[in-house]
Amino acid sequence: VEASIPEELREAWKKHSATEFKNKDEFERDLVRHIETTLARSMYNCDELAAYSGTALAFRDRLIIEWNKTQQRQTFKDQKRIYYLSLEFLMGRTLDNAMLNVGLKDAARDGLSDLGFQIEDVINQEHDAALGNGGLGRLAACFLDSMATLNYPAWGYGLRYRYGIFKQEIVNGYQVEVPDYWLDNNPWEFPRHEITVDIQFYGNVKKYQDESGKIAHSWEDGEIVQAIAYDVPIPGYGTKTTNNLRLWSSKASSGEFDFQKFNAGEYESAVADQQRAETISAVLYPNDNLEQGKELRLKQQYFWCAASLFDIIRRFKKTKRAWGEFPDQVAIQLNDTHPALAIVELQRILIDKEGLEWDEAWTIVTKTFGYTNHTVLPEALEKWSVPLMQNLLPRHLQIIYDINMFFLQSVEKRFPNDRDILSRVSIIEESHPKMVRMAYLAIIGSHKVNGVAELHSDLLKTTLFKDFVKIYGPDRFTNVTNGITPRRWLHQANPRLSALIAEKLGSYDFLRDLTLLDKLEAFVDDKAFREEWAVIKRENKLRLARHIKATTGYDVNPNALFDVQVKRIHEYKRQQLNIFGVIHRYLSIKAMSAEEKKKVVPRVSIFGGKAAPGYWMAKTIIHLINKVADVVNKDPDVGDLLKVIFIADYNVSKAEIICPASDISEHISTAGTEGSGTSNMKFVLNGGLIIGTCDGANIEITREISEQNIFLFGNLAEDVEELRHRHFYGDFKLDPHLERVFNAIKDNMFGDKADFSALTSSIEDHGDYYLVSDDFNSYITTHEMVDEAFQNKEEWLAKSITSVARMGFFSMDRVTNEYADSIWNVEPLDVTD
Ligand code: GL7
Repeated sequence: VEASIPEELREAWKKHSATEFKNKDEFERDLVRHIETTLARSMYNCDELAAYSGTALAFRDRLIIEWNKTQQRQTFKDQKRIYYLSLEFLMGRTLDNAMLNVGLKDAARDGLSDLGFQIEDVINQEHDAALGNGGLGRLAACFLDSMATLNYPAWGYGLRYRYGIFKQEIVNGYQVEVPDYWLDNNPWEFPRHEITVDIQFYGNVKKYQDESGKIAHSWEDGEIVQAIAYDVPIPGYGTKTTNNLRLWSSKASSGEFDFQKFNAGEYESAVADQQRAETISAVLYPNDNLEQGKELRLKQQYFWCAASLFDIIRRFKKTKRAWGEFPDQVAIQLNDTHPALAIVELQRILIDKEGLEWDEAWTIVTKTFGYTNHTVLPEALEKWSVPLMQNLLPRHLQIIYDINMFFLQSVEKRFPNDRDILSRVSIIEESHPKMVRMAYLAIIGSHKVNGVAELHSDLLKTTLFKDFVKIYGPDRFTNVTNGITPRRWLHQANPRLSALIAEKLGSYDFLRDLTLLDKLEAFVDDKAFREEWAVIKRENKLRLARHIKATTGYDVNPNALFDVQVKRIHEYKRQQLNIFGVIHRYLSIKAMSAEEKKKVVPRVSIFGGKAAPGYWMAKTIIHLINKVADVVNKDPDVGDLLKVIFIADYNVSKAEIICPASDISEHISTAGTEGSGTSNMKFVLNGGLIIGTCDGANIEITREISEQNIFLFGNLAEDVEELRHRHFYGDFKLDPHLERVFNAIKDNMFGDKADFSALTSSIEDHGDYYLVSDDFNSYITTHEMVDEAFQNKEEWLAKSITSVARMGFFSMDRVTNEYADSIWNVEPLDVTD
């Protein structure tokens, strides 16, 4: 308020208030001005990168004008806000999305073309914002797009990593990691040097009596690190709402301490302190579905939770409401357990700083938080060692013990005769060292817990969190099946298909209400429409083929069946099953007569994905894929009938090229292991069919599009435990087709067999935990059915169109509305005035 221009002087301001370009000419004006002034370039010195930067700055102006208005509107209306806390936001590129969301891509295309630039080339200059590993981070990004589109007052809070997910290079068939320094000339962020929060670490807890004689606690000493806010505007599609993503960056706090060090001539040591502070937000941990328990990671988590909560509370306090109203104004969603410390931090602030009673504070806390679980994999469930937490966050550990004590007391009261339940549900695991189970903390501190697909949510209730269902009843646990934003994953990635759909449906309204796609079914038998549909798929395949040629040197036949598996490399996702299937196909082709070969449906098997740098088995899988590619792609016996491609450095912008170009894609995790999967939805929405197991959202995709339109195979989740058990007790027989594949590997067909022995022996000798052998026969026979189906072009097209028409359910907008209704209790803001 102190910083506002006096009422009587505002006319002068308003006269010059920034305006938005509305057409091609005005865009050109802003573009040229930015290139000349902001970038200090000229018409004699303007390359594609400068054209990109100028275009981005012109659109950024528009976004920030709407951002300002949105923030004012939301402050004025003062409704309940959503705060989405996520350690990962896998945003990808921003410019194309911004152009489409504000509806001015055509103006930009024409304007750029007036100056001799192709809009696609300009868009391709942008570096992906890759602050995430995979599905979990991309879901957060889809949330932001959807919440803005639906006019929810919502903020994302995350970390501003200096290094995003590493870039992957393939050298001699091996993955090599290269740092992703992405911040140089990133026009999309606004540093807010005035918005800082001091964050404390280490130190100790003092007990004292406050004025009223009550025992109180204060956390003292230790070290302070400063959090600085960087804001990223998030435009909605076809709406004025432009929300905020606030990312925190760490810096040494410029306090007395440094000053003294500098004065004492300890320059180097003062600089070292500075660097240590900056390390907190330096790098994204590159693990997907794996927790390593590193201290720096815990520091990141607390740093980000504490800064975000301080910010949220500061905003709440401006409204001068009573604390009891906090949950009516604030909904905080925990994206996995990574931000679970926010529960403890809010309780700490309420009792230690604001003087509330424990119970009153705890009621506020639990009403505020919701927790989304994304995985049942045991190695992904976060646990922090008690000694580590004791050292870094001594007061928080005390509060966790208190939360646990009150919780266990209530459990004991309800189940007086069940001794075991207390140790089973305790937040503290009685191991050596003791561990804090973050998922349990998140459940106990939230009013709703959700899984991300039906099967996954059921598994949570019947296995992982079964005791908590007994304690709290089933209502605390719910399902919200994931979705994807059709803006990026249809309209932006596949503009021609989007345009064709719009032409048939009469408008682009389906981008705001994806269920309208069902009207497409009426055109399934329309010959001309089918033809156009097929042409678009072919164009998209040609585009991918050009990318493959440019990056790998291999030519692929666009008439071949494009079979794609792109996602993080993980044993549970079973890229090994896929590559073994490819080897099987290769061996079969090699054994054929010329006559038999004529009947083979040509295939291109396309892989992409990163392995966590420390995940040796995943790296071995990448190595095998590349070695198989070396052999198969050069084999004259095979020719066009089979090609194997590994696309290096799979990321969001590559996904936008790949998803529209698949004929079939693979979602083949061991049943019961994949939370949801979201690329399955992206591929189907782009007219690709899928082969998959009964896992994650594949099950609901099947329900929506019908069994006729999907290729399902493999054992069911309910049988997995029994099969593993049998393997463990020696009841294991390698599938004979898989044995043939292994024999080829052992004959050094793909280079030194020793390179792959860990992979084959994990199946043959170590229990085949992921059931590769059990599912192999079903997998290869289902692929034969795929070949068969692909030969019937008309049938295939009908499946493709019908599937797209039935994908409305998987819109992120449906997801967002479900969270808003059943978890957040938040209404969209009226933006009509
Ligand atoms: C994941 C799941 O593995 C994935 O299936 C799901 O679609 C995604 C979003 O809900 O969350 N869980 C997880 O820990 N990671 C995921 O991608 C890293």
